Amino acid sequence: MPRVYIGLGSNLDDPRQQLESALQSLEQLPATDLVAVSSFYTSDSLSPGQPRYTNAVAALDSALEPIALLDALQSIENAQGRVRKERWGARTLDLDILLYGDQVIDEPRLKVPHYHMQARPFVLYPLAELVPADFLLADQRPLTQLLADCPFVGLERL
Ligand code: A4P
Ligand code: MG
Repeated sequence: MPRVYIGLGSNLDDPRQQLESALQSLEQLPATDLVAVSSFYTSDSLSPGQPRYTNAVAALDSALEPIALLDALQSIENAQGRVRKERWGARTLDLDILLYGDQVIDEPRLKVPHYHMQARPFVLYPLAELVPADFLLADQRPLTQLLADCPFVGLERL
């Protein structure tokens, strides 16, 4: 089964609890094992005027195909009260597929590796907790390079 990395984020309605609930739902996905979870981190929202976010990364082994997994993640978001009013709006839960095994995916509904993970310390530093030091993304970028280009600024590890 491919190893999949999921980015979790929340900035509404008790974000820590939202992440805990999401992890329970990930554990219950069919044909999927929850392998590891990073520490939780808080940081200011990239969108001004929004509450602070709590973020984490989870590692899964999943036999679900990428789009089936995306559907399952969106069902979990919806079940936790995600309302899509505006893009980048505040949300109870955001689940992004960061990496899916060694696949590079470029479909209308799904781009993997996730398109702006390289610019986001709240994705890269939790991910780094879960992978070997010499880890390469599916597009062959070394994680160490992305970390060097994205300083650990504004992150608080819980
Ligand atoms: N989509 C394409 N590729 C993927 C993928 N790899 N994983 C599509 C998940 N979805 C993917 O997502 C919009 C569409 O992207 C989906 O329908 C799916 O088909 P969405 O979750 O509905 O919209 P969104 O989350 O508002 O957009 P986006 O671009 O994912 O927003 P971001 O980039 O997640 O920004 N600050 C901090 N500190 N921490 C945060 O987590 N997050 C955001 C939201 C802003 N500021 C933040 C944080
Ligand atoms: Mg999203």
